[in-house]
Amino acid sequence: MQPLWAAAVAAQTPPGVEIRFHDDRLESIPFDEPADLVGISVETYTARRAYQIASEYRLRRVPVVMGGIHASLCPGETARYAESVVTGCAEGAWPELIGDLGRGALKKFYHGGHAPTDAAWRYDRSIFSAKRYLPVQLIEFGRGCRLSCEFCAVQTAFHRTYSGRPAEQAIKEVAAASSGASRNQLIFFVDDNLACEPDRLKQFLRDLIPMRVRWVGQAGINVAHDPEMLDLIVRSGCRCLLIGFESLKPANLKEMSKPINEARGGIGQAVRDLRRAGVPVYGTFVFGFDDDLPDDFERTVAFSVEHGFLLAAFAHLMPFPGTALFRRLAAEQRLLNESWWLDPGYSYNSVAFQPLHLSPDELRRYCLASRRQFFSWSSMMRRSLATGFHQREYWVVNLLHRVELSLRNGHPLGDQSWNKPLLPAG
Ligand code: B12
Ligand code: SF4
Repeated sequence: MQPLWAAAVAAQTPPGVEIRFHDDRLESIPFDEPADLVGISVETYTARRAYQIASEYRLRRVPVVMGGIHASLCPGETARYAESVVTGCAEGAWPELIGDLGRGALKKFYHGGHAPTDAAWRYDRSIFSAKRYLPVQLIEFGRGCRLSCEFCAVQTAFHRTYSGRPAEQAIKEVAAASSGASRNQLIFFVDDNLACEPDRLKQFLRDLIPMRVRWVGQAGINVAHDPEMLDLIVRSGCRCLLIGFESLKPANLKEMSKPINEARGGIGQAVRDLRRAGVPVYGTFVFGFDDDLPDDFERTVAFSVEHGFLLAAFAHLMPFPGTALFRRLAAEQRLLNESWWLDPGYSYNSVAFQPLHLSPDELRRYCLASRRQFFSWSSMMRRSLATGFHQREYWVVNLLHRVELSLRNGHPLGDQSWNKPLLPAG
């Protein structure tokens, strides 16, 4: 998918500055192309690769700026590999940084705040032309979340704030994305929680209805307890709504500070209401909490199949740096490696902490088995019959997820073939 951060950074770049965008997931980076500055986005899973790329540019004496959620969560670590670090949003920092670069006075840290000003929610998507991305348009309706789930990198990075984008801007982008050649394109609202301000969301959905688009997004469980909201979600063209149910066990919900999932009849009532309304649900679950036992995995998969979820995820808990979870596990001496994301031995699906009742490897295997069970042929058949979803879309997304399961499993972080030392910034 198109990385929206790059379009946001490009839109904030002053006129007269020439930009080239290279996506490391799709193409080789032309390290020798002349450049005055290189900007890299860093997530925890991509930090190793980001530092490798920065090292290549350091060999060529090109200054590197890093931003993104990992840079916001771990500015100290990121600063070791970058001449400059932007924490928070690019919108509040990038123009100043470019000005400083022009004067030869680049600072080590810039803080761009938790949200753009109303006029600054802009994206220059022209940098993506000629690259082969999925036909999905990523659009923001807001940023952040006010809830306080212990494991969540987003509430940590945004300090539990939420900022809504002026809705008319999002509507304009939806209109542009669903007209002309891109008609019928799927819209992905990338907000972590679309329902932070339910009344604002309802009005937005009402405005979407006549536009006849297809959209996917993520929201808190509170949407399920509001019949009007459910009706608007369906009528506005929702094709998949991701909801973090996290765990069927009340003790786990308490441990992770997610009481909202227990309110008003809890998850059971919510999924019944979602199903009755016809919302295609992507239910996500996390395992590895202190109350998790081996038979909870199968029970959760059975629950997801029985309720006819369109999709589901069964992830293990990940201690992302900076989060309250990371601090708690560190204090309890349960982290297997304090900087697992930089460990050359760490790969996708490895568990980075010691669970209470399971071994790290059991947790990994049970999660993988749950995914395999949910995307087994019998489960896919059963769910396809149980749901009123568009059958073609149903099979495409389920088969894609089934294939991706094995592709991702054990995938290393960083580029394994790059075996030089990481070069720290001066
Ligand atoms: C959309 C999305 C995806 C999409 C990817 C879309 C794409 N383009 O490829 C999909 C669904 C595929 C996905 C997958 C995954 N994701 Co994701 N995803 C998101 C989500 C919801 C929105 C990102 C977004 O577009 N935001 C809008 C843009 C404009 O904001 P932004 O990226 O933060 O950029 C701003 C600033 O950070 C800053 N900035 C960013 N980069 C740079 C660079 C420079 C140079 C500068 C100056 C500034 C800057 O300026 C930008 C504008 O203000 C975020 C949540 C979030 N709020 O970030 C999670 C999130 C990034 N994902 C996350 C995770 C864990 C994953 C997965 C690993 C999940 C999994 N277990 O498989 C995978 C794999 C990701 C990977 N890189 O390997 C975590 C990352 C946590 C962390 N500590 O790194 C997040 C934060 C979700 C969460 N709640 O924890 N994801
Ligand atoms: S509801 Fe989602 S986005 Fe909000 S704090 Fe919890 S996990 Fe994070």
